[in-house]
Order: sequence, then structure tokens, then C-alpha cells
Amino acid sequence: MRMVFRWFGEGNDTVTLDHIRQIPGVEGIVWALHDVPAGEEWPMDKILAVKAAADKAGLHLDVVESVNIHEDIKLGLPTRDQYIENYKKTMEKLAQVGVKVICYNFMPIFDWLRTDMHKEMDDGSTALFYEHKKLADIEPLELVRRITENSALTMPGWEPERLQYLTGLFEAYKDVTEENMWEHARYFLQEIIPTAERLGIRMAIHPDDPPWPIFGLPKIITSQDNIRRYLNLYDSPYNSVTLCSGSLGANPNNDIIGMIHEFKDRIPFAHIRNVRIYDNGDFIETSHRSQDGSVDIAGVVEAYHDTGFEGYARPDHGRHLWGEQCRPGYGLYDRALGIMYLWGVWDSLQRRSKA
Ligand code: DNO
Repeated sequence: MRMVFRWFGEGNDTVTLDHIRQIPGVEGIVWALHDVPAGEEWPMDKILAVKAAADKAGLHLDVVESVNIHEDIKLGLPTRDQYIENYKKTMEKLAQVGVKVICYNFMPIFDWLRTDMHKEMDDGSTALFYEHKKLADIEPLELVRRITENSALTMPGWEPERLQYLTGLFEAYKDVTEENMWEHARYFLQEIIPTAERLGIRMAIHPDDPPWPIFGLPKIITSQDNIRRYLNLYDSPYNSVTLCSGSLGANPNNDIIGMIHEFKDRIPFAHIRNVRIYDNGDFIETSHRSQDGSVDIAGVVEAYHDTGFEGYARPDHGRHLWGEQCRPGYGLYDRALGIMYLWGVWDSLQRRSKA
């Protein structure tokens, strides 16, 4: 398991590279150019600036999260080809600085979605929360306004340039079915994977978060069956998955440990975090510890260990602790604590298997 840590870039994150390099066992950053709109080619000078900063901190930049996919690709519009070309050009440049994995998603319009970014927990910390009822009663535009209003930092997947077209986008998705989405994904993979193979970059799809339709939009990367279907759309180790225990774990029917065993050769990147699911299906993001949530994180780590996982892993979101002011879900403290839990489980398994 190669531990990495998400970093949003100079001036775009309260966490610094100096913080990150002090977390035990972290070898690299998970990064992106968050100011480049989806569909545009990433400028080389900006890529090199991130590389210079990472080099200075002694961290690698093997994992990119995400090169976002333009909506026209997901919608299957004729204009998609130019965006796919730009995507390939970005991949070429990322290969030049040694990138090995690109995480991306195929969710319509929104990236991950919660109804409350700072839900207070019993111990006084706050965490990301998803409440079904709230979503049922709210218009998408109003939700976006609430999610973005208290953050001076651009939320990943909530970039203003994408969201200003929200009404038009909903209109565009009106008649798009799940089967259409599968077809558009196949088209994208057929274009992209040969480039990925040539460059030695593993494309790793992130599951939909939450793993069910919202606002009537179709979702496809939601379950073990659907991940299998996605991987079979193009059978290559370069068509792979970012297995996210938290996203998939919000549906109690998802067997994360079973997925790790089934997809072991196709998981170059693991997102590891816990959620607690309530009886009514709402969920809150808890600490990483198994006992604190509904996902058996120690069991997840054990499954990675037992399948000989050599890929990259990052603690995914954390709670907001000790008064930390940070990006929702992306503070320093709880993610660092999460890493120490993951290492604790991992190292004891390693010792036992060597004994
Ligand atoms: C949430 C993240 C997602 C993820 C994208 C991948 O914090 O796990 O935003 O980066 O869905 O494209």
C-alpha cells in the first residue's frame, strides 16, 4: 500500500506540503489543476509548477484526481470529440511528469453530493452529512448555493464555470437514460484506453457518490455488478477503478470486501473512509475506525493486504476537528489520524503474515 494525500494546490488549500510530508508514510500528493475547466487541455507550465513544488517537498505526483470529463462526453454530443482530443493531450503531458494513475468520474453534472457540510456530531466535531429528506425538498440550484456559499475555496466538482449552466444541463440530461450513459462511457473508453496503454497511465473511474440517482439524473457506477460491467466495456488493466469504500459504502448492500477480492487486478488506487448509515438511509462520514461507522475499514484494509495490494491509497474525507478551518472533508487532522489507523492495521497484518 503506497500512501498518498490529496492536495488542492498552492493558495487553494489550508493544508500545505510541509504538513503533508510530516504525516508518517505519505510518499506523494494526489493533485489536479483545479482552475482549468473540464474539457480544456492542461497547460504544461502549470503542471511543471506543481511538479517543482512536490519535488521540493520530497513528494511524488503519480496520482491525479481528477481530469474531469466534459459534460458533452457524458451526454454523447457530437462536440465530444474535441474534448476527448484535449483529454488525450492532457494525458500526454501528465505522462511526461511521471503520472501513473488518473482518477475521474462519469457522474452527470455533479460530482459528490451532501446536504450538510458541517453536521455537528456528539463529540463537537463536524462532518459531511447526507439527508434524503433534505434532498427531496430542495431545488438543485438552491442546494448548490448552500454548498458553495460558505467556502472561499472552489469545491472539487463544484466549479462555478460548470454550475452556471445548471438549468441548461438539466434540460440536456432530460432524456438521457442509464443505457445511454453506458454507451457514452464505452465511446469514451474506446478512445482513451489505447492512449492510456501507450503512456502507461491507468485510468481509474471513481464510483458515483452517493451511489444512487439524484434529481432524476442517471447513475451507473454504483454497485459491484456495474463496476464489473464498466471494466468489461474495455478489457484492459488500464481501464480500472478507484475503489472508494465511502462512496460505495453508503449503500449497505454493497460488499466492499467482496469487490476488493473480485477486482484486485483492476484497483490501482484506493479511497479509504468510513460512513455511518442510519436506519432511514441517511449517512454521515465518521472517523476511519471500523467501530465508528458502518463500513468495516479494518476488514477493507485486510482485504487489500490479503490480495497483495501494491497500489496507491489515500484516506478519503475526514471530520473537522479541534476547530480546524478547512475545505469541507479535507482537513489535515482527521485524515492524518485516518492514515495512522490504516497503517496500524496494515503493519500488524504484515507482521503476522511474516511470522
Ligand atoms: C470527493 C472525491 C470525489 C472524486 C471525484 C473523482 O471528495 O472523492 O470528488 O475526486 O469524484 O473524479
